Amino acid sequence: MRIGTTLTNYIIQNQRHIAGATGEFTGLLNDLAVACKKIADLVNKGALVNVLGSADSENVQGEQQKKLDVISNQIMIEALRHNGHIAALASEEMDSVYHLPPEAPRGKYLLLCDPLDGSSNIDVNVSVGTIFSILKAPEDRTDPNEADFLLPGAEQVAAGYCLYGPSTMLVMTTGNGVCMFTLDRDFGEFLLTRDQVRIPAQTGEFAINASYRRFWEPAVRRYIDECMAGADGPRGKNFNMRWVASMVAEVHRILTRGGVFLYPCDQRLAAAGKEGKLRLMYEANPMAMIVEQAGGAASNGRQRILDIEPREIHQRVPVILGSSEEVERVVAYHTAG
Ligand code: AHM
Ligand code: MG
Repeated sequence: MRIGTTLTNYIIQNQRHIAGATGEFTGLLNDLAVACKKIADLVNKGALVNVLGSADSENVQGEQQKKLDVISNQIMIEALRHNGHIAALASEEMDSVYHLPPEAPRGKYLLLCDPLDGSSNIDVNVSVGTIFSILKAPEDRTDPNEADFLLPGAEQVAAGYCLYGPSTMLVMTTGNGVCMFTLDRDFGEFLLTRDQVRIPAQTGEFAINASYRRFWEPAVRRYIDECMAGADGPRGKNFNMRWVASMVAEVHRILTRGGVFLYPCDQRLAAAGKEGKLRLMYEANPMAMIVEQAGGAASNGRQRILDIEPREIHQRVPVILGSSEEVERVVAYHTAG
């Protein structure tokens, strides 16, 4: 589609090719775009509007919430609950599924989101983002429950993120490639700036929090040690390393110039009874769909992320995603031993 097309026009024009489309999906994406613009505005104003710092509360996962975590979650709810485009919403920041008010019309989609991912970066003015995943709601229930959300990522209708960086960018897929929109603040619209994004199969760049090296499993240690050995090691080439600690920024870099991202399980997490740090439903699944749609791969080391059958809504998983040849190599190291 033509570069410069507005997000709304892009969605409407794509919707024409979907049999039975009623405009509800277009409405839902518009709701999400509005929420992202509001969050972008607050992230941008920061200390000027007193939104930095801690909220003095914890989420269900025992993590300290930032003020902007709480506010962003509220913005998502407000943008969606009365418009009739969703049947229920689940968020990383809420203990259980959010049910719509009784008087609100019900839509045919379920929304999952991480309202502000990478929020440890807010106070230091580094990129953060909103991640979303859209599933079909069951048709026979007014108020879907948690079990209705527990679908494998392969069932996602759409997935996307909004990156609050030097530019605000909305990146999404509806299962037909990945497109990128940039927010033009002068007239408040997301405009198409890249269509059919492709991740190169090969890369010389990896992203991992290397401070946890002593806790890694042998497969991860082997892979990273080989990258670190550079041209003198078994890979015979030098690698570059990045770690923003904002998954949205990390995935965006990989979509832009390739790379591999790893947040594996490790002894530290396992000792705390966790299978990983990142959440399957709010982070791993939507990012895996985007990465696969751009020609990359996403695995937990042993299984394709999108094939995982979720057991619970806040489930955590190891995540390895990005350039397909590197992800395949990491998976091979896991299955070899
Ligand atoms: P959050 O949802 O609480 O912000 O946590 C997710 C973030 C990811 O964006 C990032 O990849 C990771 O946590 C960084 O973790 P660490 O601080 O362990 O490096
Ligand atoms: Mg997160």
